[in-house]
Amino acid sequence: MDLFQAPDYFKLDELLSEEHKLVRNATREWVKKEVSPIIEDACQKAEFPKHLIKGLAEVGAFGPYIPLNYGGAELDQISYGLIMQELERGDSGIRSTASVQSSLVMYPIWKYGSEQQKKKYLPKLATGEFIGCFGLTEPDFGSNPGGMVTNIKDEGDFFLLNGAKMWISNSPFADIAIVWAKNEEGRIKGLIVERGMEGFSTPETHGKWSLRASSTGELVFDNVKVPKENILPNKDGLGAPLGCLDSARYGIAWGAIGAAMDCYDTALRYSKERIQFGKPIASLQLQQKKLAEMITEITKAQFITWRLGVLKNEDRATTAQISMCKRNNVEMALKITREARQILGGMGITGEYPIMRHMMNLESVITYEGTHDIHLLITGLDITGQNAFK
Ligand code: TGC
Ligand code: FAD
Repeated sequence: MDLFQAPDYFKLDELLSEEHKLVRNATREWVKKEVSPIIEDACQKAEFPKHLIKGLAEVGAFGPYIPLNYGGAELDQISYGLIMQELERGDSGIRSTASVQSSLVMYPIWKYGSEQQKKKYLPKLATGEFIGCFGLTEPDFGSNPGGMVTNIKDEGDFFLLNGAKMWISNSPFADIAIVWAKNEEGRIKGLIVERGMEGFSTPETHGKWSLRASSTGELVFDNVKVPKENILPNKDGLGAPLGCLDSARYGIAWGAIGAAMDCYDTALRYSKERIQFGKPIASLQLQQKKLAEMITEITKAQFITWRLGVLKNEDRATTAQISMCKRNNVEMALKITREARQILGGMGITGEYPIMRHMMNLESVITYEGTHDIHLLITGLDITGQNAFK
């Protein structure tokens, strides 16, 4: 049974609107009812629980901030963040699916797509009838996506697409892929590639110890004929995919708090119940130090992230602020998983508790959407004006 109680040490709820709380609570209840009972099994079996797609759409997790006329919920950025927080409280892999669908598939179609593309894809993505994925990373170009070799050639009626992407969340079952490729002039373009196009395949990546309840794979393009109407017409260059990453990284910053909250809450409850040397381990100073530091770090993360949400609502959040927040929160959450795991002793390594699963998941979260190092260098560049990437 999921006994989760969310920590709110500094009464952050008082800074949220009624709509924020409504959206957050609905997602929280849905996670308790639908995700918590099945997630451990899905993770052990390394299967994405596809039956959750309908419910994810119903709680508004697919394109929460997309306008109503395209099928979205037209919520603000704080509501989006709170949905991601609650989903990742359940599992990072479930949040990943919602992040990719919202920020990496619906967002570029909404921001860079034609009116025809928006009408064709967005409503179906909002209901989960279509699932999308986002192909930026390549075998030889991860942190440095600007070096990509996947390419398109103009063949008059269509573009001929060749190359490969790897580490792509949801690729094995996605209906469409947003693919970034270079044209003959070396300019990066976004394309909508549909499952079923000849020469397009999506082999699954097996053997992951992290994000096991999320399906990851490749995108392979062997002379795929992509109709010209499938190119995203309104933005190109590396700034186009990086713009999507800003939105996804923002959601991850909230999500990481959810995973941290779940571990803290689990460890706090366990420490009050577990008796050693004749008393609850919660009464021991060493365990109190761990718990006190956890709630302090969660509280700090809640506040910078809420503030980032306010700035994002006002369209004032910078790439560097988003990087700082994603980096801080994921590291904070990962440290909390490790401390919480120790509080549970041997029980901490079992699937009876969510801690080890969160810990393993966060090893991906600290790497994808820009590694921990890359986000530090983004902050470094922002404050010094010196580019240390190259
Ligand atoms: P750089 O020269 O800095 O920039 C190239 C062009 O992009 C512009 N730009 C941005 N535009 C919009 N938003 C941003 N955040 C932007 N950042 C930069 C920039 O102004 C420039 O424009 P222009 O017009 O001058 O060309 O690029 P760089 O090659 O030096 O690379 C910079 C770096 C390293 C920060 C960047 O490439 C980077 O962020 N690397 C990390 C890669 C990454 O995060 N990959 C994520 C893949 S997707 C993923 O992981 C999904 S996980 C999904 C899940 O399951 O949740
Ligand atoms: P590399 O770039 O090879 O980095 C290796 C190490 O070198 C890292 O520690 C890095 O910090 C360091 N490093 C690299 N450059 C520098 C530098 N300039 N200075 C200092 N250190 C540096 N990608 C997608 O496009 N779509 C997806 O849906 C997606 N989903 C993913 C799901 C999972 C489970 C995982 C694990 C990854 C996913 N990714 C996805 C890919 C992810 O974005 C990349 O793994 C990430 O950007 C890092 O690239 P890389 O793995 O090639 O590492």
